[in-house]
Amino acid sequence: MPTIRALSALEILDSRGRPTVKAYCELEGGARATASVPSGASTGRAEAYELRDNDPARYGGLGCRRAVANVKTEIAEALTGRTFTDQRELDAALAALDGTANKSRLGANALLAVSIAFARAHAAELELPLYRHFADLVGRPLRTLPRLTINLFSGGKHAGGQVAIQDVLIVPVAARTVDEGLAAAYAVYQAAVGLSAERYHARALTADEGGLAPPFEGVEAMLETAVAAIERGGLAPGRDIALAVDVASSHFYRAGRYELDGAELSAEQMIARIAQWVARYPIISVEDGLAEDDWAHWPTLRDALTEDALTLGDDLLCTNPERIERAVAARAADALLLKVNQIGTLSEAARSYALARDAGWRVTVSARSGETEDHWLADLAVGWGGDQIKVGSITRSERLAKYNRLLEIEHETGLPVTTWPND
Ligand code: 2PG
Ligand code: MG
Repeated sequence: MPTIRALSALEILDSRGRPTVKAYCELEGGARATASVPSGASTGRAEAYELRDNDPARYGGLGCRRAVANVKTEIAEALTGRTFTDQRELDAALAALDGTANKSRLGANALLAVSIAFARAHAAELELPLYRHFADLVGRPLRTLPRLTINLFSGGKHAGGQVAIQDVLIVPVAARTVDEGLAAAYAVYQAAVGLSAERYHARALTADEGGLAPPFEGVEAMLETAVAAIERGGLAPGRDIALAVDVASSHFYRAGRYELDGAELSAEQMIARIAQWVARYPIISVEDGLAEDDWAHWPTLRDALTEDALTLGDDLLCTNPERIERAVAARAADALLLKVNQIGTLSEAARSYALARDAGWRVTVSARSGETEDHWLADLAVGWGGDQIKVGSITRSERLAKYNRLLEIEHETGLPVTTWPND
């Protein structure tokens, strides 16, 4: 059983140059590990609290020195020398020490960094690869690798709002390996670079998650260009490569209306618009089609999509067990976007995962727009058996760290990518 010998932390920078937290954990047996946590831009209001310094003179208030200090003092003092039978006990101790519902006292960034660094150190002590340790934590055999969902075009908060919706992703549905999926994505990405130049005179400059961001006239142009890129890449839309969208609609929802492509849509009109996209384009997953507070209309959205595409909740659910329970009861969604830092510890995220699975939902394990070179997310997606993984584009090293880790895991395990929808 792991006993903590030392805990520490350091303020490092994420992929947008903003501070975040890296934790260090050492166990009595000598195993050591680190973990760095990501941070979102299009955040849900129910997310766990990221503790920032709020000192405008330093990083515009975004510094993480207080969160780092909390790890080095209060958390280290409380946990050093203690033995934990498992991850759940450690995470319960972290949550109890914080004492707030949203982890606002010590900071979810401080707690999650410790939670994952401990998991990694424990895996090292057991001499297990991290993905296997994660699988053991949830009592699940390793069977498949997640299907890739790769950011092609960005908009919304990740690209200066040139178009309202946040991501158009490509999904290599025919690929049986991560390797094949990435090669197919490369062909489509290169074609998209060419189309962006020809149609929009846009250079291949990339948004927060590495997606291209030409000045599309609207969402239809974004989707149509994605389909054209698939074809130009020599692949069949729908059969080889499908599309997924993150509408991220909380961010253009004002006073009960969706401000999209120059119009103000009611929830019913917004649902009809999304259904039209799904009918016209090979879209198999719709994330945050409605706003996080628009609970009343989510069941109608799910009914409208159910035959063709997943109704995936991100801001709606915030990986929060209470919100997932509510959504299951209301039939508001049928898939969870799982982001561990939205809830703040591994064990609580595992509970969210289990709730979604018990309801028969699909799960997409997701990175954040502000990422680091750490790649624990790839191990988590494999270990927990995520149906899909969302880590951004195939450019930018903080994204590639995860894809390259998936390639390593594939090489090591020989596991197949999950087939869809009949796995
Ligand atoms: C999302 C994520 C990742 P952010 O909305 O799904 O794309 O963005 O990390 O900014 O919340
Ligand atoms: Mg989202």
